[in-house]
Amino acid sequence: MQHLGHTRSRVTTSHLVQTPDTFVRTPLPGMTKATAIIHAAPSLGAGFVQFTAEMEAGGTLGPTTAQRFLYVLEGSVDVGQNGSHLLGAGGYAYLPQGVAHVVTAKSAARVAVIEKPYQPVDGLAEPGPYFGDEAKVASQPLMGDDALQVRCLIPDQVEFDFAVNTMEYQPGAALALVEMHVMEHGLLMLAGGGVYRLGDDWYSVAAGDFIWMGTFCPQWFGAIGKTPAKYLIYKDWNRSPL
Ligand code: UGY
Ligand code: MN
Repeated sequence: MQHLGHTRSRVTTSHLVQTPDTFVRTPLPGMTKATAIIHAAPSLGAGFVQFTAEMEAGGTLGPTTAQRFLYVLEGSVDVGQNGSHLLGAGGYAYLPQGVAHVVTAKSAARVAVIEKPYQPVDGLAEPGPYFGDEAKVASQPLMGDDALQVRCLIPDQVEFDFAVNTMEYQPGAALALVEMHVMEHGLLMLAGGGVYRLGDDWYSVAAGDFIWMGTFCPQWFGAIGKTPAKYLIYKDWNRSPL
C-alpha cells in the first residue's frame, strides 16, 4: 500500500522502531526456499543479529558462525542436531556456537532468529544445546505485578551470555520504571500494542513491529487495548561490561 512517504519506522543512534510496512526481504548464504527480514545487525550498532526467517515448506536456514536462538512464530520447523527436534509455534531452540545443525521448515513457517558471538569466561563451561516450548515455561510476575508476566526461555545459568524472555502485559499494565541499563535489547511485538518510550520519544507500537534498544537507551512500555500485549525480548546478560 502507498503511504505517501509516511511510516512509524524510525532509527536513531540509540534505538530503532521497524514496522512491517518498511520490511525488505533479503537472501542469506545457505538459505533455501526462505528469505530474511534483517531487524538488527552490527551496522546498526547492535552486538547481535536478529532477523525473521520466512520459510516455505522444505526451506532451510544456512549455517551461522555464532550462537543461534530460534523461536517459531508460525508453522513448524525441524531442528536437526543430534537427532530431530520438531518445534511448533512457541517452540524454541538454543544452539551453541560451532554446533552443526540443520533447520528445515516442515510447513510454511516464520521464525525469529537471534545470533550472537559467544563471550567465553575462563573456567566456565560453554552451554549445551537447549530446546523448549514456551507454553511449558512457568511465568513470573515482574516486580510483583501480576498484570505483567515474564517467561524466561533460556535457563537462568551464568554459562549463557544472553537471555530471551517473553513479556505479557494485561491491558493497562506498564513497566514500573523507565529502565536505563547497559544491556541492549532486540524486541519483537507478538500481540497487542501500546506505547513505547525510547530515549526522549514515544511511539505507538503493535504486533509485528521490531524494536532495537542500544545500551543505556531509556525505555518504558505501557499496554493499550482490550487484549494483552506481548513481546519476545533479547538482552545480553551474565557478562562483565568491561
Ligand atoms: O529485561 C528487561 O530489561 C525488560 N524489562 N526491558 C523491557 O521490557 N524493555
Ligand atoms: Mn530493559
